[in-house]
Amino acid sequence: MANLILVIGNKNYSSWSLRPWIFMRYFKIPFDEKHIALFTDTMEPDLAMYGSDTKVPVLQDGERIIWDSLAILDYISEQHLEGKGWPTDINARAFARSISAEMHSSFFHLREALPMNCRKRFKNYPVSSEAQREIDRVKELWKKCRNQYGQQGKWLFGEFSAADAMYAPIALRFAGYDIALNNDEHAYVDAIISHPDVQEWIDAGKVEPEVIELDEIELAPGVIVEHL
Ligand SMILES: N[C@@H](CCC(=O)N[C@@H](CS)C(=O)NCC(=O)O)C(=O)O
Repeated sequence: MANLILVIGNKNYSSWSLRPWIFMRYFKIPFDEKHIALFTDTMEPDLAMYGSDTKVPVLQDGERIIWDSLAILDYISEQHLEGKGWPTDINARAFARSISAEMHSSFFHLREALPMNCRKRFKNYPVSSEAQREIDRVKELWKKCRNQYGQQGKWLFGEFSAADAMYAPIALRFAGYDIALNNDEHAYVDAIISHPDVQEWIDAGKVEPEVIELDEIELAPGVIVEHL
């Protein structure tokens, strides 16, 4: 059994869980997973011991409990990666922290209108002007990262960092809802989605039996759904 236990929700839906999971997988930090079936009768008792206000993800490191995705990324970077989970250069690191905090605190319309769903791909999905504004903001941030700091590799800051973990579920959403992308945006979304660990997460999500109605979108006329 590994020292670290990552408590996560349903892989099909839980975008916050994906963030620390892909981060730890990418950096090959060994951990065990504990699965919580979100929005079921067992969720509250199963999460009660962590004091996370019945939310996932939670990281257990021995006696220590860390909850909330961004806090977990910070903790892992500090305790298990000697700070290398963030870009080394201070300008890049400041930018990476800013866009990660923005991901954590913002993009409500995008998150609500385009819930992560590994099992389905939508075409002709209508996007509200509010959600489109947030999609455009994400694209603008990605462009700045790639142009200013990302030349040495395929990730936002060249090397994979906590910022990529924070935006990984957005890449899945852009692909899942067939959001129009230019070549650079496409390349970044592909880099995330084709990563073998992300593929493993998606495959696990697809075969989960649970359906969370709250996270299933209502289909407007003309929307085409592909079941993956
Ligand atoms: N700010 C938290 C958000 C966590 C969160 O909302 N997680 C969802 C699953 S993706 C959850 O646990 N929902 C259960 C609930 O709201 O009771 C983070 O970054 O970890």
